[in-house]
Amino acid sequence: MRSRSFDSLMESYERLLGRPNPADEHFYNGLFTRYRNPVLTREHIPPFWMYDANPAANPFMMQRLGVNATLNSGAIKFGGKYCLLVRVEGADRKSFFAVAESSRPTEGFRFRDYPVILPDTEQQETNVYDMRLTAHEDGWIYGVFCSESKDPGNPDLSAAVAAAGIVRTKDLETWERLPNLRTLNSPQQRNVVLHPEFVDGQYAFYTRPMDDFIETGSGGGIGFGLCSDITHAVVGEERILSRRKYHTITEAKNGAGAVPIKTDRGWIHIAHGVRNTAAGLRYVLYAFATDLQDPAKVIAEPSGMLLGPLGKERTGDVSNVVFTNGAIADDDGKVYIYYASSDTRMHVAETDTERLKDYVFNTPEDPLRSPDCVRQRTELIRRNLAFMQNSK
Ligand code: BGC
Ligand code: BMA
Repeated sequence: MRSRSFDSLMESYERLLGRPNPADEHFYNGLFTRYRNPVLTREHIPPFWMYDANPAANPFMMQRLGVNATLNSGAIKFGGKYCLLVRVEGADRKSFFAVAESSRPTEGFRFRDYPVILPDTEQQETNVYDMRLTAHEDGWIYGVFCSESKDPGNPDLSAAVAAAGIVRTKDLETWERLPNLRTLNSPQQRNVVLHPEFVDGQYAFYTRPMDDFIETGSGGGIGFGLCSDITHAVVGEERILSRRKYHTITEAKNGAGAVPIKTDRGWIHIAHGVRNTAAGLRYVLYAFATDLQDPAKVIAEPSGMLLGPLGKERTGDVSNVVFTNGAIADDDGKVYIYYASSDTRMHVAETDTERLKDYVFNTPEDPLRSPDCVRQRTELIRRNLAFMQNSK
């Protein structure tokens, strides 16, 4: 093979970043637009993160530190820019965080020169991933992420412990690390999200109680707990708001995703639901709404999935997965849901608050049994056929 020059690698990279991302005109559901290309892939990683640019030290211009994937990203609009707090996974399987930003919500994302330097305060921590960014009314931007360690008490080499790590920043550049969240009633936590407002004068966390690293066990769904001191965050009681249910998209697990979006009719949550299949776990996105006064009280629960993996999204490192941990509700009412497919790349789905509200409040609930689902659909068909007949 012919070795390429570092300059030519930089040129290919710049060309990719400048590529426009048209809407996918084949997809329609009335709720959101999908875009033709992912917004971030491992090809978007700057070559100077992977190669030694000096040909004297790197005569074959070979990658020295490869990157495997760009996935589950927190999202926030900051300084007029759409910022993604990306989970970057190295060729060595370790994840780290990096900010990629663009002045446009659906294309042009560029990584800052350096990844996030997370203060290294947790001795046992091996891996970090899936950060949610919350602009809190206390003035800080918080990042809540999964801090994973090997389980010291278990001889199984794969046994791990998941906890919620907490950092805060004012500029997405320097990060202050706070002690990990302690949940008194749950030994493990993943998919923890900080609510943007105080509730009863306290910080409020969406949690996901689980008995074990993979299995949620007796954990009933997405929880909600209050905490008075974020600098030593402890949550006692976790009230379950969105329950896992038998033979639905959330049967195996569910977890909070994006920071809830405030609308005049309630908080809109975009979460993930997981079911088991012969081919492994299948992850899809779903939505629900909670009360403005009591964000732990569900007031609308549309049936089924909001978004599932389609086409090329279905394949990747962990196939048949879509996952979100960040959405941006823009000033003009548009909403950008950033989601990863199959633990490999980042996409965007574009909608707006009016459509999201219509979806959440006017999609029928899941009747939970096939015969009732058929009744629900037959009713729709009957109404439509009459309507079509009358409007002839
Ligand atoms: C992986 C995550 C995954 C979790 C549970 C972690 O080790 O990094 O991507 O969600 O295990 O399977
Ligand atoms: C989880 C998440 C994600 C990941 C998903 C599928 O438990 O926390 O990190 O996208 O598994 O592998």
